[in-house]
Amino acid sequence: MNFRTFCAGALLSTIAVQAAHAEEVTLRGVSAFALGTTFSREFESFVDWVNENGKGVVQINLIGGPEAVPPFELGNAVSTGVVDIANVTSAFYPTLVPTGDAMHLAENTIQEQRENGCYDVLDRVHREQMNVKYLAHAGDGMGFHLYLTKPITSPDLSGLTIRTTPVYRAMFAELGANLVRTAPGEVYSALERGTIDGYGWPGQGILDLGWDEQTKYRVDPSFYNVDVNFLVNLDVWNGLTDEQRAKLEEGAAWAEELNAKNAEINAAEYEKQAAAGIETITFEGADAETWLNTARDAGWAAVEEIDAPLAKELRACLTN
Ligand code: 173
Repeated sequence: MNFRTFCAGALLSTIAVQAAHAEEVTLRGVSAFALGTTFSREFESFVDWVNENGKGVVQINLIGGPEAVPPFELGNAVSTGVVDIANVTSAFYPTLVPTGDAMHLAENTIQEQRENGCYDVLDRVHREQMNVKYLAHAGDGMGFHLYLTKPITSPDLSGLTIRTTPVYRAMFAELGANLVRTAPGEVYSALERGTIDGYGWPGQGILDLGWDEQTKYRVDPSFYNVDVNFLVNLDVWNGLTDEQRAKLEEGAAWAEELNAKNAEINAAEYEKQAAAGIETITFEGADAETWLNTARDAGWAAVEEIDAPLAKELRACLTN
């Protein structure tokens, strides 16, 4: 299904969602990441959980990945109700929630954020600015890295052209890189053509995408925490029964427990990267400090510039 036929069918299905709301309801889901790859897997497990445990109450029809809705348009699609539930990172909807970058600056887990009230702040911001319910959060315990086709010896990125999203922009710009923003689907060919010297990406997933073939180095240490969010259109959410909402929230808590496996998966993934011939460039001492302090300071400075009071509120509850 392409994006146009998908949109054309959406209005009818939205009506169907509302009409059926007292009985079993089926939500249409789309993932910003290719189905079967790292950042869709947790969402797919959640969909399976809901379809197994929500019989007669709520079901999710997983329509597809980036081929169904382009990743940078998925935020709009769930905001307007073209999609009922989306699996997407805040870096793909920066115009809708401009302070969304704070989410990957978090140093605590979603379970801690639900405890200390930070989740409620982020949910409110998503409702008010994007018309979505912030249902669940994947990615805790996994950082981001810079991957390169040529070596560097210090945290000086001047002269390098690096593929980014908003996640890495403030940090890599501060360290002197030229930046090119692309969706994940364009990274492989940009590497192949040599139009970029490297890219930002989390610790997991590059082998799924075949990017190891075009990657020579991974720079350590990692920085930040991945955020991949399950978002439900707010009108759809408000039209559900208490039982349907409770079932989705139960599934969300179940999915968020999966984040605890990331430490182990990271280690296995790093081994696979090494086996694929990717060398590690590890900054130590002052270089490591520059790397991580620039990540944190440039990251928060960018959020503060957008909304200083909200940045202060979020920093207080997202960091230790
Ligand atoms: O690099 C990216 O495309 C990006 O921002 C991201 C964020 C979370 C998970 C995977 C990728």
